[in-house]
Amino acid sequence: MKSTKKTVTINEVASLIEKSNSFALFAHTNPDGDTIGATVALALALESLGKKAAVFCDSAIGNKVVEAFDETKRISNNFFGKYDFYIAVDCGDLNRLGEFAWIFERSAETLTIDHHGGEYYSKYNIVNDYASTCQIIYEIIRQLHVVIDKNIATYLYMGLCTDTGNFSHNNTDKKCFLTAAELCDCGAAMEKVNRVFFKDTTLSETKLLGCALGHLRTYYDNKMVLMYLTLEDMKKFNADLNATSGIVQNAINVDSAKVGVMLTEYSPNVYKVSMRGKDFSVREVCQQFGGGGHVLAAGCMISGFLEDVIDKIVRVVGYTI
Ligand SMILES: [Mn+2]
Repeated sequence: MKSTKKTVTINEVASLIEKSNSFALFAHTNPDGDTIGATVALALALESLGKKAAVFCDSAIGNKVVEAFDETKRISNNFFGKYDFYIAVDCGDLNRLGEFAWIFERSAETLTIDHHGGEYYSKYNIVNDYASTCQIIYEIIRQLHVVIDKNIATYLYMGLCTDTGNFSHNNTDKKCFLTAAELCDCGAAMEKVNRVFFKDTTLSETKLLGCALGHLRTYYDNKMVLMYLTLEDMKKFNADLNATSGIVQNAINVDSAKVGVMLTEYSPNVYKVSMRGKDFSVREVCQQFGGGGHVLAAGCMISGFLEDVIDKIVRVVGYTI
């Protein structure tokens, strides 16, 4: 039906951009460093060319990021205006535009800039097999002959650094380091990006981690490491669900662990379960409970009393561990 969707090159994207004057840029829901960095960097670059650019995201940006990086304040939760061009950034799936998906879908001139793959939903698509979308933006900006100042370099570095797990994931290749070197040369605030995205915690997050570590249990000769937080714990440390996001990593980091499990009580007797695996498919375990995800990182929701929920997980993990 829609045979008009085409793949475009960096050069073609640059000439499409040159022909338009105003742009709506969309970050994906639950935005990460790559979608934030890529949209903001592209907006700054477009403005340096005298064009108009607005950035939209249907969910809020984390407080730490907004406080540390001023330009993220321009990302709006509410759509406004009319634009020549609509660009979805770092978003492999139209649904990840959230409540803005219908605006995007109805627009005539649309472009996806992404590195995830998936079904094309824009008129024009550039989907490169890079570690981060920010590297594609970097190439587009270079093609447009924009001077990459300290600010633009910092936002590009944000995506490159976060999508590679600070240059530690399998996707980190020579190209990542070459782009990082260029951005370093342009004055990117590398230490600050690293600190805000990988080190900074709030006091309540640190206290919450201590509480979860205090609840650590192991099973199957320490091959399964489990922790939990109840609603009461969350209340005690005045923490929300966001504060628990990285805690499961502490379970799988144990050298003997093949499975790391973190349970967070989401509402009374309903647990959000995050699992991480090492040479072990946690997706299969989570699928048993109606959840899913990746082989080594998956999740599910399980209802019941805490000890019953733990028993269920221990039993299912026991089939394959
Ligand atoms: Mn990305």
